[in-house]
Amino acid sequence: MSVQWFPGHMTKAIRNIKQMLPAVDMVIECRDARIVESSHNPLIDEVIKDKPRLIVLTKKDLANPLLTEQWHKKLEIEGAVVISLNVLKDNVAKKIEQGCLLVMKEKQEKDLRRGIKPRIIRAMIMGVPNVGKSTIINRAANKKVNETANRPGVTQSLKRVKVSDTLEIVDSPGLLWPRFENQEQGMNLALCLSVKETGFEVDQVIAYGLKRLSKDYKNKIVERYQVEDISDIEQIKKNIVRITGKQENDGSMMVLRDIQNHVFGRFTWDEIIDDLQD
Ligand SMILES: Nc1nc2c(ncn2[C@@H]2O[C@H](COP(=O)(O)OP(=O)(O)OP(=O)(O)O)[C@@H](O)[C@H]2O)c(=O)[nH]1
Ligand SMILES: [Mg+2]
Repeated sequence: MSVQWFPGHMTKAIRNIKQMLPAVDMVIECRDARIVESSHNPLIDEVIKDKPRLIVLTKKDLANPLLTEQWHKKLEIEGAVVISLNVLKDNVAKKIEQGCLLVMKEKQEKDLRRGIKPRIIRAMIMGVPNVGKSTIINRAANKKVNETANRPGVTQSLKRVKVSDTLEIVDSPGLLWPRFENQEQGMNLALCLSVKETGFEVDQVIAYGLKRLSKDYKNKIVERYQVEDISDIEQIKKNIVRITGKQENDGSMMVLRDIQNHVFGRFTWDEIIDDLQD
């Protein structure tokens, strides 16, 4: 079974976004630093076309710092304006405003030459579900204007927020697309909590997740689940129920949450093809 989640509110959101886009100057495209490629939504490219764009890599505190640096550099080499953020800790207001000003610099300078004073920048924030869009707006505005939670599909409609005298941001619902490129992409999105559990086979996703994590965290996994063979998912599920004394399903959800909540440590799911070093 492949990973899939494309609820009705997303179809509606795409329609509304298309309607509102002509009224904004630029797009803030959020991608998860742990899955820079897997959270690159082709539907967003298709919808925003050549609107100026700032790419924000979120949740950098959960990703491998070296890989985040490499992804960041790769995107810049491709010509993008990029910032990487720990949205919960960094000075989001300053960084987002600086990024947007940089993206709009050329247009504002052109306007100035024609005697037009810079107006407030109108941006729309977009990205896959749960990537941190609404949190960015709350942090930039320094108040809780949007509902946020660690599950996908929280924001369901567009909402315009003035975050400062320079910048206004439209929040939008997280978007996925009808068919992922491959199974791994879907599973990476599932492990970063961008897909609802009803959209995938939990056992398949945790087996994949533990196998990938074993590259960096084999000992920790063996210790937590008290197993020798980390591919023995049935045993792992039984053990986690016994060890914690709790029961959610047959233990599969607890293992899924372990991975999604990074109990083993930081991890970047999208590897980078190393073409930067030559
Ligand atoms: N560790 C960490 N957590 C973050 C970061 N940014 C956001 N979060 C958390 O991620 C979760 C999702 O944040 P939201 O702002 O609701 O995400 P969203 O993109 O608006 O999600 P939808 O509205 O469902 O599309 C929340 O629990 C945030 O606290 C970050 O940089 N680091
Ligand atoms: Mg939201």
